[in-house]
Amino acid sequence: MGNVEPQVAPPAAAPPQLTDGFHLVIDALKLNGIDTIFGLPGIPITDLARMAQGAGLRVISFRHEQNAGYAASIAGFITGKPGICLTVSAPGFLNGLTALANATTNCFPMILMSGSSEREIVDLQQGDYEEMDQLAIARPLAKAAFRVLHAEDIGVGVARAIRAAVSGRPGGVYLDLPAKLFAQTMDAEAGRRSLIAVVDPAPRQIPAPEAVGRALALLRSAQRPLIVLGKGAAYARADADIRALVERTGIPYLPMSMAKGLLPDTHEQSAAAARSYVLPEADVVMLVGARLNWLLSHGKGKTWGARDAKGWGGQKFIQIDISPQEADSNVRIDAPVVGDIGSCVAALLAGIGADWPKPPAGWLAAIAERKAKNIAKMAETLAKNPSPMSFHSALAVVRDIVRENPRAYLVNEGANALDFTRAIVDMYQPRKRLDVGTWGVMGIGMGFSVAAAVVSGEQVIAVEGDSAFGFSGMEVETICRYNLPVCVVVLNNNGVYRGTDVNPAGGPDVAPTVFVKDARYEKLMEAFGGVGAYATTRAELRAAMETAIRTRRPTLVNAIIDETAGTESGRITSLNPSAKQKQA
Ligand code: ADP
Ligand code: TPW
Repeated sequence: MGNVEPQVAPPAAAPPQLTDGFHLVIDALKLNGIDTIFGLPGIPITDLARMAQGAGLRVISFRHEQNAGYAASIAGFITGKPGICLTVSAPGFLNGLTALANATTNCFPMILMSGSSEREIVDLQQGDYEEMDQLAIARPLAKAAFRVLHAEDIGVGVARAIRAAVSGRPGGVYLDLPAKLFAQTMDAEAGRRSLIAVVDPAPRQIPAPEAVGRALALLRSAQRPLIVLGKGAAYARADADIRALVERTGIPYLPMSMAKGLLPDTHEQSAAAARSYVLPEADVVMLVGARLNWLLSHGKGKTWGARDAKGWGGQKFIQIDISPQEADSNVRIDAPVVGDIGSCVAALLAGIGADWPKPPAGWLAAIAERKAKNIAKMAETLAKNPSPMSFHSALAVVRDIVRENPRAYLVNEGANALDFTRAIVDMYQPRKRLDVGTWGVMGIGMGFSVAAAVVSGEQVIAVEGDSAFGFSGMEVETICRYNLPVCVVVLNNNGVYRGTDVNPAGGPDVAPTVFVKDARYEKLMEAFGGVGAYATTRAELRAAMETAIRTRRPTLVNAIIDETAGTESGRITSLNPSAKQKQA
């Protein structure tokens, strides 16, 4: 017998701890404080959605990706963190893309994360399942677009997407996640180290002192100054300083649609009820987070009291904006102040002491007079109680309900349903009014409502034209499924704009703007266990809304409006080509 060494097995090395693409995406989002995903499952992201839910993220599943995308974008606006939308490849991606483009246009921070098919097959166009070059298609519609091919790059991909979405002018970001990425494995510890907790994702941008000085000098010289607050001002969350700027200077202000409530609409310095007087008459206009786009008639023309051949009204403009390229986009900006609104307004306030001259009394008195006249006229209209209801009589109820519930979110879309609601329903708190924004896009209604309820827990009231509602109506199931406190009010006038158009050729088809008469939209909500109400009077509308808010149950009130009520395209009839033809 030889000297045989005892055969002792070496201690088994612990099996390497592995992670994979699924977990790295989820961990990267969690590491950056993202707690909610809006989306719609399917190959290749079903397991990602399941695992995200398993890991404690809130995963809100929709019936159509466009609505999930709108939800993500408005969650971004409400929270200041990028809203995440998760979709499948090609068709699901395209369904989400409208919302991504809308987010970019509106400066809402959002990340569209879509699964995609195999690069090798896509690039050779060999016909993969849901084959599409998604990155190329998303790029022109997004603020930034990235693709991650390797699990070890997920941390960088997510970090870049977050930074791009929320820094500078916020916008929509596309993040392409090929199917193969999710199953890739790597050492768990190396994976953990590859993730990035983004430091200071939306850094302050301090305005140059000389830009602030120039703006203050111009503002001080004004005889008829005006401040215009846009949704950028609402997004900036500089509520107290913006209020101080308005109140210390005593300058009248106009809120753009989604800036309503930044100061309560009942504030005595609000010039909203004298809009058509102040725009042409003002001599110095300070834009705070508002672009001189079509919504402000590009800063020229009749709205601005056109005085020269180019249609400029002679106003001087101060523009506070984070985008250095925004100034001069439509008319000359005399004093651009580039920086984040919080920093810009704080810098302006530092130069506005107790000795700041109040605007001339004549200017304030002229505005007050117009305001009083218009408010009295509106009060008279709102007091009427016609049968069937008019937009005004129905919205008088909504106005009272919102006044009694100032914390509620108000989602709003349609044409007349939009314009009248904006004019009639006062808002009392910042970032509570969510609407069709820069594009006037129909279809945001239920996506915005779901997101507002999910991220805030507050009551949501959605005032919808009957056409507008149809774009996202199936999401009432989503509202019921998550049992959200959403009260949808469909202002039902039997069609797009109104319900009385006739087929000019006299054929069997109804006119293109007309819907089924007396459609029972409330039954859609009942179909999924929510509450439906049919309201032909103000009392019925009020009772249904009060019950909805008291019980916090998903509710749809079908509010029957005179089908002859409503003008073509609401307040923007003049943008229709035939109207332009007539003007020419
Ligand atoms: P509205 O439609 O209400 O007039 P816009 O969407 O046209 O508003 O304009 C919003 C503007 O606000 C954009 O030009 C955007 O660059 C700017 N903006 C957004 N967030 C900030 C911020 N935090 N600081 C400064 N400007 C901002
Ligand atoms: C994505 C065009 C603007 S407003 C509107 C449409 C179809 C609906 C108006 O009817 P509604 O409201 O909602 O019944 P009301 O109160 O006037 O009766 N597709 C998209 N976006 C837009 N803006 C349109 C079409 C449009």
